[in-house]
Amino acid sequence: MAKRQFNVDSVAEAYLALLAERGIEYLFANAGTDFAPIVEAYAKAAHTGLPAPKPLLATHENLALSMAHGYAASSGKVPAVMVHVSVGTANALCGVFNAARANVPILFTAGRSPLTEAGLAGARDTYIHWAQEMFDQAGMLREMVKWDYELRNGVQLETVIDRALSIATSPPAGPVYLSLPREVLAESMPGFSYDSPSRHVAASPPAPDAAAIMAAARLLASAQNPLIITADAGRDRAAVPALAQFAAQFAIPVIENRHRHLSLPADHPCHLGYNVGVLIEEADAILVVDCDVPWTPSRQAPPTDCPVVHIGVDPLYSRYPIRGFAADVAITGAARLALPLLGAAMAPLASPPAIAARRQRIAARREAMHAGWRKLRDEVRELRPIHPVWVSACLAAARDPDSAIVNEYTLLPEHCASVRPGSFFGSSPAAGLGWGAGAALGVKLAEPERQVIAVLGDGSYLFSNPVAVHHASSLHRLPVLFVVVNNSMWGAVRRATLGMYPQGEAARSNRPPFIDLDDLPAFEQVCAAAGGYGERVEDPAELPKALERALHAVNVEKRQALLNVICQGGGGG
Ligand SMILES: Cc1ncc(C[n+]2csc(CCOP(=O)(O)OP(=O)(O)O)c2C)c(N)n1
Repeated sequence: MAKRQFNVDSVAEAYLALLAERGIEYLFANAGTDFAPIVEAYAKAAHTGLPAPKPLLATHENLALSMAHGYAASSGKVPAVMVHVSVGTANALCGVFNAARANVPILFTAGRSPLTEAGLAGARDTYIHWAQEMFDQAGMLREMVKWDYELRNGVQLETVIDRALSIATSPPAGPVYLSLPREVLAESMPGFSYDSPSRHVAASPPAPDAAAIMAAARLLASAQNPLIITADAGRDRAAVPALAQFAAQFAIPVIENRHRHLSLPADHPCHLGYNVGVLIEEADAILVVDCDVPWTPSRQAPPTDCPVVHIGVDPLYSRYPIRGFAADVAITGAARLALPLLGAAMAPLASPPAIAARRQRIAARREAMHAGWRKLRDEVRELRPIHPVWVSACLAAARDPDSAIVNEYTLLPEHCASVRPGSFFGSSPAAGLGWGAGAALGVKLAEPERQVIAVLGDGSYLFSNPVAVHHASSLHRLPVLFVVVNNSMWGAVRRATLGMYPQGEAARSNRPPFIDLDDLPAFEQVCAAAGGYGERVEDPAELPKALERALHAVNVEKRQALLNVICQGGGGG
């Protein structure tokens, strides 16, 4: 167990050096007066060569969080984020909640108003240091983070950082919060010695209980029409081949429901799309793998006697206040560990003729499903305003098959299939809008050689702080293609209203409030104002060529591009 030493003068310098030593590549930040010791430490490190995470400016906190989210989801590494005291934390909350519900580990930090009114280095020296202080700054996000703490002195630095990182990365992963008072950062620290490597690793994922595996195996093996529903298994990329193997071995159809990660390649023979549809009504056993909401009970449900098995690191989603899906067996375990064990337990129990018959049924369903999708694409290709299905279909043809797609709402995965694990990132189940554009920048940061495409609604795009996003793209040289599926409305609000009041006044009214987004600005010009390529597309026949031009800007000219695709309402989520 080796001890190493950094030659530093302040806690801020030791803090940055330790983050870098622990593998944190980037500090996404939106600064304030609390940053003075951090800014000073970076400036000094630039000529002393002290290691530090690369500083990445984001001019809005939600952007900083969203970029960090995309970076973490794509790279599997932990980013650090720092914002300005109470007010910066408040601005970041939506991004923190997204990360929390998506189980993305982030070391989220904020300065703290100086505690002292005079006397110490870093003490209050401007009027805001009084009003910005809160009794419990962390209180506003305590429900969203796995752990929070305040750094109180330099002596505790290593323990605090290592504890923060090991808790953030232990499954189920999630953000942690650390506040950093200015006086503490400014404290002098003549040298800093620490363990290298760290003596505080992440805890291992839970290994499934053998009795629970056996109980699940019996239920699933005796079913004629078992069904697998997942949203997130592919967050752990090692779970993708495990699911592929399990589904193939027993010929069990898989639905990716409201998926956030690619859990099963779209060309897998058991992939039956993205909608539980009628399959759930026919199921006589359901295996829910890493899926918080496997179906919507007020719309559809499995037969009442259909047994349901859940697999997940926290299969009951204990942080959700209410979640009432039946769980006849709930297996606490990482899918990549649980599925092979379940497969081994099922193999002697399953009936080969039943599996063979099911394999044929699934193949026929897949064929019919794809034929239906093809027919729909043919029907909409010339519609004007452009149909969202046509946007997804054109994107499927134009994208590099190896590209990564970040979807905030409006991509229809059945028309733009992905097959590579790590090639699809969907909104957090918390669905705090304004995530997708920043997340795409984060994915590009993690994988600079990969083509990255963000597909956004006009509403989602506006929530993302577009000027800050395009600035970050050009500043940090992160050329991403933004495709805005622009239906000039908050379609989700319209669907919700018509769903609740199908015969109501709003349905009869031409223009009920809070749905239409009139007089939208020319989004393409916002991107162009930051040096990107921007184009408005209204003609469906022009869309493939517009995508070609935009991707040329991204791939060859290495600059961002935005297509403002004028669409009809009703698409998206
Ligand atoms: C931060 C936040 N505010 C509000 C909402 C509520 N909301 C959900 S979807 C939606 C509209 C999104 O519009 P757009 O991206 O254009 O997609 P569309 O619904 O038109 O398909 C709104 C406002 C939300 N999810 N998150």
